[in-house]
Amino acid sequence: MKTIEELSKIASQVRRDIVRMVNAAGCGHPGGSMSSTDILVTLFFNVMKQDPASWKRSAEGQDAFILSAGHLAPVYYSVLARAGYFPKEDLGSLRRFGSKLQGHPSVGLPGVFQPSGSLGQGVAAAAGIALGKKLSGDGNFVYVLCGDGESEEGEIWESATFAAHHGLDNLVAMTDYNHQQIDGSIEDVAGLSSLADRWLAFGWDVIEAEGHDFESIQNAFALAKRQDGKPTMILFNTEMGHGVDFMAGTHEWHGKAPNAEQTAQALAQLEETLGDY
Ligand SMILES: Cc1ncc(C[n+]2csc(CCOP(=O)(O)OP(=O)(O)O)c2C)c(N)n1
Repeated sequence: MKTIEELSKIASQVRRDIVRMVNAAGCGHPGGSMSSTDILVTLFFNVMKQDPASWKRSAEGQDAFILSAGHLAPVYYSVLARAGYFPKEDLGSLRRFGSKLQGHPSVGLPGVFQPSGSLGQGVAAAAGIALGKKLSGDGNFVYVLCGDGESEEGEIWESATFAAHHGLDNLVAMTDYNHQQIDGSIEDVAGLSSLADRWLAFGWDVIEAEGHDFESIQNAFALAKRQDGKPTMILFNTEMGHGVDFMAGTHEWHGKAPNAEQTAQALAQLEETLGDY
């Protein structure tokens, strides 16, 4: 188990990775990657039962994670590399021709169970794996991360019905609730009213937590594993572009690469803690 100070250091390094990867690629999605960094660092380093050395694509006998919001690939790749799934030197190949680190996750990269990028599909895939675990008596958990803009997709709500119907209390979904999406704020594009009310109405347990407070994140995961016959959605309150002042709180950094000067400014605001890739 990492201490909160250690998690915070890893998260700072992951945000540095994101900025550098997207700058080097000249395109990509830094805003949501940086809002979901603290959640994924906590999940991979302190919550999930997975061993990078013996990882296999079959979810049997281990916890599984699916990134439903596949455009958040930069944070996913950085966390996987820093957790030991592949060399962190590979991070520099984001979006390069022939690289396994494509703009959206594809299978073939250690740690990735399910390709994603077409929004809305991850909860369905996760629910299928969770049902499989129930049927085979495998007591491990399935985690899936969605975006709040992504939650406008209809398939999410079909999967929500399925998961509640089958009592999949080994399924823990998370929303990166940063209130921004590609074209503006959620409220301006297609207001979701209360996401908490929606998930509750679909028969899920709902936990609300602070997505940049490691204690709150850890408590939420601990509560989510109580297994009371219902799947759980954790709504993590977050900030788009968290960690860099000019990227924070605006949809403008949903899918834009920082130039050299902006990259230098961003890195200066993020503490170097574990060494560059
Ligand atoms: C099915 C589908 N429709 C549209 C898109 C294009 N798209 C990519 S990201 C995005 C917005 C997602 O918003 P959100 O989930 O809030 O992510 P964030 O902006 O926080 O990164 C859209 C519309 C897509 N990838 N897949």
